[in-house]
Amino acid sequence: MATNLRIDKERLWSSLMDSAQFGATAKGGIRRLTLSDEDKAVRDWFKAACEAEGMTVEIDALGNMFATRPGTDPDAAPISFGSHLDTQPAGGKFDGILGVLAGLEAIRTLNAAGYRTTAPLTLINWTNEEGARFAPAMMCSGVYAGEIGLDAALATTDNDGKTFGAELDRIGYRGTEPVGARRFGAYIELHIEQGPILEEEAKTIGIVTGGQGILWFDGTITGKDSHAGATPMTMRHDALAALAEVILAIEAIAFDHAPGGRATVGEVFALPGSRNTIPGTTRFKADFRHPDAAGLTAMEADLNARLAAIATRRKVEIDLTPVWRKDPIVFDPAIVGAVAAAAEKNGYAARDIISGAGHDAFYLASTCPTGMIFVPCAGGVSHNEEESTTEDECAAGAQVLLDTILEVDGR
Ligand code: HGY
Ligand code: MN
Ligand code: MN
Repeated sequence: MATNLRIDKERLWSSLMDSAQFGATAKGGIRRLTLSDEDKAVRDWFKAACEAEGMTVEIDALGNMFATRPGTDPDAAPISFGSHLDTQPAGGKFDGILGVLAGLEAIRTLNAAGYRTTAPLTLINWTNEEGARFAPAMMCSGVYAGEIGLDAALATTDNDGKTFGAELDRIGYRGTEPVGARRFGAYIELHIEQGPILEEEAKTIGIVTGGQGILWFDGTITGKDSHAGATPMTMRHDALAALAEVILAIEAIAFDHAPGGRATVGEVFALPGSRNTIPGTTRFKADFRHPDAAGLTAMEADLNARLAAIATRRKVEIDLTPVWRKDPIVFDPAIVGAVAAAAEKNGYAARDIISGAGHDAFYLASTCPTGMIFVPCAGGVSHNEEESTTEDECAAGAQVLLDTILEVDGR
């Protein structure tokens, strides 16, 4: 097994900065919504870069991209790694793409050294990890793992009524490979932590042992459009005032389930949308998180109870639609151990950590031995145009990714 292959820090950083052209925003962030023109552009760029490294790029029926580098043993189960190229509406330069480009940097390092692994290596871009435009998040790794239906995914619509399938066709990334047809010997994902722990504790590497659970709901509140001036306060069915109470109730549920509970309402709509018409219809999208499955279930029960009370008191109807539930996961001890060994070998300060954010690795964990590597991000801030990390931290993550791949290959 190779013992001292070193990734090229400048080459990795240059790729990351180069990729920021796709969906660059005026405030220095990235808007690269899944299946948008910006997503197509970065996919085309990524595909060309993989092919320039001698990899073959195959695409499945949901646009998941698989770039493969042959090993000496074509029958060995491929070792896979990667992440996602899509971003939040006002996202940053590192969420997702760091894991993809660090994987490409590992391939470039192996090519430059003329080193051939035993197992084939497959670098992956998972479609629609963010779930910002088409719910849920991690949608296409979820279909790959058999936990989300293919037809349901393709029929999902965005806020403009466009379907996932139509947008996939529009950007030319609906491949022919059945989703889930290929299986791997291992999957390793590098990602920024997106929280404050590593930076607060001056740790360079997060050895990710598992991830917390996620629960999403869509809600509709139906009151009655009426005149903002002529309608007495006691006669109103104000769907937006009711929504204001719902949002604070959702926040209160998270505090009631401290320290693990987390919740927010990230998107709202109010109709008909006129200052002097009392809103008769509002819609909202809610996100709950908890480290254990029972906590998610308890939060859902509290939500139903609180919404019923608000609906009665405010004389409105509140309809809640469960959109998605992903229970907490635990990563494979052998992969977690390989990440820890790689961090130790490079002398990086490291600690075990549970992922607060969701990742495609959460679904891969049920299909093959899976693990993750975290690096810090400034102030623990992510899903924000100011998201940042350093060249050294990206390089450390990429080095640990390469060494973990080699460690797994050497077993
Ligand atoms: O929602 C998540 O945790 C991920 O960032 N998509
Ligand atoms: Mn991500
Ligand atoms: Mn994200």
